[in-house]
Amino acid sequence: PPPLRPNDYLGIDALLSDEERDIRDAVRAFVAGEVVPHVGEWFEQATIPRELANRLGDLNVLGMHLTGYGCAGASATAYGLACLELEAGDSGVRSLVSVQGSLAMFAIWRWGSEEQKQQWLPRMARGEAIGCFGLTEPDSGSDPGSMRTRARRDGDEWVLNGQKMWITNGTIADVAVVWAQTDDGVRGFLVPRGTPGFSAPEIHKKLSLRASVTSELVLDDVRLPDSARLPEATSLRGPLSCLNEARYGIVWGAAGAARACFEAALDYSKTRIQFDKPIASFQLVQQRLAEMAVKVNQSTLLALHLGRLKDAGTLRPEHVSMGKLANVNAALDVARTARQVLGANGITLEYPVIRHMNNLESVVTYEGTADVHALVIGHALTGIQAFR
Ligand code: TGC
Ligand code: FAD
Repeated sequence: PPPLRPNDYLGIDALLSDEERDIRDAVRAFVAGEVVPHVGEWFEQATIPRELANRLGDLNVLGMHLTGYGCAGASATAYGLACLELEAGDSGVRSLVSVQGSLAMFAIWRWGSEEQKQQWLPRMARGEAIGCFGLTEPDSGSDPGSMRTRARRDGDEWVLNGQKMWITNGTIADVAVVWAQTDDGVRGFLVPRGTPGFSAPEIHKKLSLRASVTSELVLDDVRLPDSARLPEATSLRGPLSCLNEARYGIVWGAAGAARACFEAALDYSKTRIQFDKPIASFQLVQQRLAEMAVKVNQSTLLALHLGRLKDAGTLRPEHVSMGKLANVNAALDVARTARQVLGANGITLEYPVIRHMNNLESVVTYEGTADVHALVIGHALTGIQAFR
């Protein structure tokens, strides 16, 4: 058999096609060159450069699993591998890509008119226009059906009032996909930046996902033509279908964050000397390394399995819930374990570990909390819905 490599213990690389490996390697090189050297600073300054979106557009990862309209048309597995590498850099960078491609672009691609697709998708794929996705509200998180944002028909126009909260990319977005209640159920609207009555103030004081813009969306008598409505979306199924796409990316991304923490701990344990020996020579440290390696490999295999199901057209939302629940919890465990292996160095931004650990506290909450995904799985197992 080929030699065992600590960074690919189970030989998962061999399960990928040449094309998948090429895409993975290109994103990995991009992250090594353009994210890793700067992301500690971005995190500390609570910022992410706008130009990064253009660079990600050049890399062809924005909406890369969509077809037509300037999108790369890559496989779901290739898109997942890209998410893994991006999140090995930082969850904020993967968030930017998820929200752009899987939420905002997917909403337009799946539920939009031909005119809306032509207008927005090519520019979004290049990173020239940024999108955001407004579903969550101050009083409506896990239960999006309780949203209060309303769109009222007024002649040929719609009038939107309400507030969205915790919206990734909101302040920098050129177009916001806003979900609102109407007399006929939930509908989606494209709200361009600068529309009178619309603003997107940034949320500050976050201690997680700091290299990511998070915003409020305020809609105060925002008037839109009917052509701003996503014509094909007619219920909560519209936004929830987009969540399936983004959650799928997180299944992979979480495995990337875990891998980065594991690799940092493995390297550190071999060079840090205490009691005259590398700490890697102590049994308790080796146990931690072994547990982390198990979780990194299990999550990557689970992500790859879901990727193959998605490419075969047999992936169900319930599968994605299992992946998100398992892989984000595993990544949090790995990050917390790695942080201890690094001792005091584990608490600084000189190493990636505590940044990932703090980021993952957002990842376990957004896109459906761990509880929501446990209940989706419980529903699938028992046939009994336990949400309400
Ligand atoms: P329920 O009555 O079950 O369903 C309402 C309608 O939706 C359909 N549906 C789905 N369709 C597609 N995919 C899914 N996963 C679906 N789940 C349900 C369902 O068939 C029905 O369709 P129709 O046509 O009959 O109307 O809905 P419910 O109100 O009981 O809620 C179910 C629940 C709790 C699972 C759901 O609401 C939920 O997922 N809650 C969590 C909310 C959430 O995840 N929010 C995420 C906001 S976006 C975000 O966090 C971005 S962060 C990204 C980043 O920065 O990376
Ligand atoms: P709640 O729904 O109030 O939940 C609070 C607690 O109660 C959780 O532990 C939850 O699991 C538990 N709980 C709730 N209901 C049940 C139940 N039935 N059974 C058991 N336990 C339950 N949203 C967007 O729309 N777009 C975005 O771009 C976006 N980006 C985000 C970025 C960041 C950094 C963060 C932190 C959030 C983002 N969100 C976004 C919002 C995110 O989707 C919500 O935070 C998430 O859906 C949970 O909603 P909530 O925070 O209101 O928590």
